[in-house]
Amino acid sequence: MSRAKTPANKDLVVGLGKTGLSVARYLKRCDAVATYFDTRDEPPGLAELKELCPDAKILSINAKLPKGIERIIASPGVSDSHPLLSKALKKKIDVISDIELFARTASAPFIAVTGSNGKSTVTTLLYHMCCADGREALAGGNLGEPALDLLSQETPDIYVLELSSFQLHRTHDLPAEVAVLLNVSPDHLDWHKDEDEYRRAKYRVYREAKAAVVNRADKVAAESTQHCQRVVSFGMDAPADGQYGLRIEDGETYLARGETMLLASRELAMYGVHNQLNALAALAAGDLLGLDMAAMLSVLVEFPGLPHRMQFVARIAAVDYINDSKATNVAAAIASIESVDSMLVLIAGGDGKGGDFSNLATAVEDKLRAAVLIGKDAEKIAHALDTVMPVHFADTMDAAVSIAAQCAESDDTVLLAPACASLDQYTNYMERGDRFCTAVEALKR
Ligand code: UMA
Ligand code: ADP
Repeated sequence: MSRAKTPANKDLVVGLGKTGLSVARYLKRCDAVATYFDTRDEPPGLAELKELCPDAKILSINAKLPKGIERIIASPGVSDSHPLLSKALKKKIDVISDIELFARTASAPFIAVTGSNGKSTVTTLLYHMCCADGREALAGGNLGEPALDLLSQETPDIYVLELSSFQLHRTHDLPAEVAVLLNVSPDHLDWHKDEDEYRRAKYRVYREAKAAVVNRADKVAAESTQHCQRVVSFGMDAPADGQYGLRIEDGETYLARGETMLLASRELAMYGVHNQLNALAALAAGDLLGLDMAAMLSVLVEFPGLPHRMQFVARIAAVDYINDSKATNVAAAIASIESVDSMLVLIAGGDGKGGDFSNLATAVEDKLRAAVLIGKDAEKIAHALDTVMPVHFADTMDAAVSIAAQCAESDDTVLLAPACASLDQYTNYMERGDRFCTAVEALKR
């Protein structure tokens, strides 16, 4: 009598959130079994995992690295400093991301979009541009739907992936059709060993890319893309032939390709100078894919931006209220501050992720009516701003909005641009933004 062969259990999946579950579904589709681990007492995906793989081995939270593990597929939220991962790395066990598995398996080309800020906006723009051109597209990755789950759907013409530094750090091979790196500024210094490791993770996006979109202000990007068959650049300056940038004619600013004016900036549905850059990067990537220019421009005229990014909430008593809750690092907050022309009351704070707030003071100089600070790192921001303007503290978003409304004068803007992650007070940046919107609506009563 022959016995059924037990599949080898050589994979360890770390993290039982969205990514961990998508890996479990992927491995199940491949008829592979794995061991699972999460650092939390009650991981969010535990019940679903037990339903999906009733026989899966699940380690306890203080378990040691089991013998026989040859590969670890780690969720982005768990850093290499976790004892189990650091032990595995010391033993030269391969630690990979879900994106590594995606890239090995995908049978359609993919665009990879990364950057410290603007990733979700550009990924979404490119998804809409591909659709407007008549291509079947699927978008996901850090944007929300895990990349491996995209593979269980009908194969599209193209995938559009948003990639975080956490994912790129653990991805060895990434043969993107087009790789886009929007910008690099310090972030996630509570996860990465140091800023250098964070930066290196970002430039990995170009490694095996066939074509690349580079920011002209970034010299390292140009050096990192020498192997690419085609490279197109974008930037704020006037573009050379075949490149993307801004041109001014008769006082009007245009998005331009070389000397050709494509679209007046004011026709963009999205708000802010940083979104002009995002639009140029998306056009450059679409150009490399051969998308129809008119189709791409129609997306730029219609797409109003994602919620919680420079989202206009209301005008109350001659004061504008803008929700930029997704400004989760200093550079993002500076971009939104610079996009506001009026005097502003800034609501900022949360978990600063080890970031340095000193540049915020320069950005708000001469335009800050007041700052209302919230969350774990409120004191740190107050310290960075103390020479610039009056600072108030608030325990809740309701209180912050109420103080901001009292400080604001006619034609000012109240801007939620926290420069911090939300996780010290909220489930995520969306809940923080929603609380802001609700508090603003309450001012009308
Ligand atoms: N966690 C633990 N122990 C574990 C596993 C996770 O404490 O064993 C914690 C993490 O520290 C984190 C949270 O649980 O606070 C979620 O971590 P996760 O790795 O389980 O995350 P997923 O649910 O798999 O979601 C991840 C991305 N999250 C992170 O990178 C933190 C999502 O991006 C992404 O949409 C999803 O995969 C699908 O690809 C979110 C994000 O915040 C939007 N990304 C960061 C950002 O954009 O700044 C990088
Ligand atoms: P990400 O996915 O990288 O977090 P988003 O598109 O969600 O980027 O935008 C998040 C925030 O980053 C925005 O609300 C805005 O404050 C800022 N931002 C967006 N694009 C840029 C850019 N090109 N340069 C600087 N800051 C930006």
